[in-house]
Amino acid sequence: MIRDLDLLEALEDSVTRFVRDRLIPLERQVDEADALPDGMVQEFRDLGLFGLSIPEDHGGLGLTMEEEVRVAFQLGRTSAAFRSLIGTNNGIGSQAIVMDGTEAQKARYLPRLASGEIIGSFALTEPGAGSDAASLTTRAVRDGDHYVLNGTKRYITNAPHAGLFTVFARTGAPEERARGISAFLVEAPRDGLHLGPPDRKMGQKGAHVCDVVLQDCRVPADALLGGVEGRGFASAMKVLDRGRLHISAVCVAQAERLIDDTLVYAMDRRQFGVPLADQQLVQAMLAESRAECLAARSMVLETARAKDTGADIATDAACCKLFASEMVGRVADRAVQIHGGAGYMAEYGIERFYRDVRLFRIYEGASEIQKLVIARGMIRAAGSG
Ligand code: COS
Repeated sequence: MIRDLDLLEALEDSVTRFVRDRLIPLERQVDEADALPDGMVQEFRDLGLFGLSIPEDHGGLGLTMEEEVRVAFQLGRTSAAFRSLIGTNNGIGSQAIVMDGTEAQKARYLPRLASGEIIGSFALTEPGAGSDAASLTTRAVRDGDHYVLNGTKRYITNAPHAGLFTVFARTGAPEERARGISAFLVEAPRDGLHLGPPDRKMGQKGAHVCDVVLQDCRVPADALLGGVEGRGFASAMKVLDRGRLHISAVCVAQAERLIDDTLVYAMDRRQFGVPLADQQLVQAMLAESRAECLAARSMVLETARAKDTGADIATDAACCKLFASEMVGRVADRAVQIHGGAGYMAEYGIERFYRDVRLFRIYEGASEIQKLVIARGMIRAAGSG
């Protein structure tokens, strides 16, 4: 649903110009330094980009899902590390509060997340609990007016910069699996919350990830999300349903950028006396990339529109994440192939995208988990029909 097309187009236009004029020229520097330039946070703040998905009455832009994916189609046309800076505040770092927080929790945190005053982070994964998120072992034990948290969270995006973690911890018995998990809003820095060193990664350099270790970390009882124990896992799943759609839009944008850059190269580079783009085996690769990318874009837009009507999009969001993340992997692979030796060299930037897009098939639910979610959704729908 688009509420005001003129306003949306103005936002898309400013993001497009920011990406083209400011961010794309910085891509190589960010990759090599594994850091965004000083002052980048403020530039994103000035554009209002931290609060895209946060409701207007809490200081955000309150974009609908269709509006948000259209903005992601623009923002995702550059290195994924830039989007990652605002990714958690708009997605997994804020949406549990938007969906399931108490009014006091919303009032306390959402305006600061929307403005970018604090960075939000989502602490679900653990050393022993990745795809099987319901097996997590971090514990939260009630002690008077507090809970005491103990456990280790792994690969936590934006943790080195975060001022607020949504931490998923077990308040019930292990046998209760998902029903024994609660979510806590943990402000940082605080006693008992320790950060590991930043992880060294294959790609998405400039986006930072580390362990979060909780050692007798005391939080006030009102840090329990929604004020109710045992609802944390369902909150995490709802947040991921939505996040998967946003990530799918970023995959489309990355693929469109790769296709554009590759087409320019293929029309310029000559072999056998003609441009690569005139050679049928190269044309086949270009055409496959274009067709698959259009399919992913269409899926994302249709599912975003369905979400805006209030429909349950868990199954279709998983379809989008599965298809779009696998699609951008194939598109990046063809881009390297068409560039030949140049595709393997850092100078052309194609190998950087190739490394960056590999993560999309893994985080916010690996492709195998998307297949599981899709099949379960199909079986459930058939059973209830
Ligand atoms: N929305 C709301 N509730 C949901 C839900 C959704 N999309 N999906 C599951 N739930 C609820 C279920 O209804 C169930 O509740 P009840 O016990 O009250 O019936 C509970 O959550 C457990 O669901 P389920 O039995 O399906 O859990 P499983 O452990 O079998 O599997 C998967 C869940 C595998 C889908 C989940 O662990 C998952 O998504 N794993 C990947 C995690 C991930 O994406 N990690 C990325 C890290 S964050 S960047």
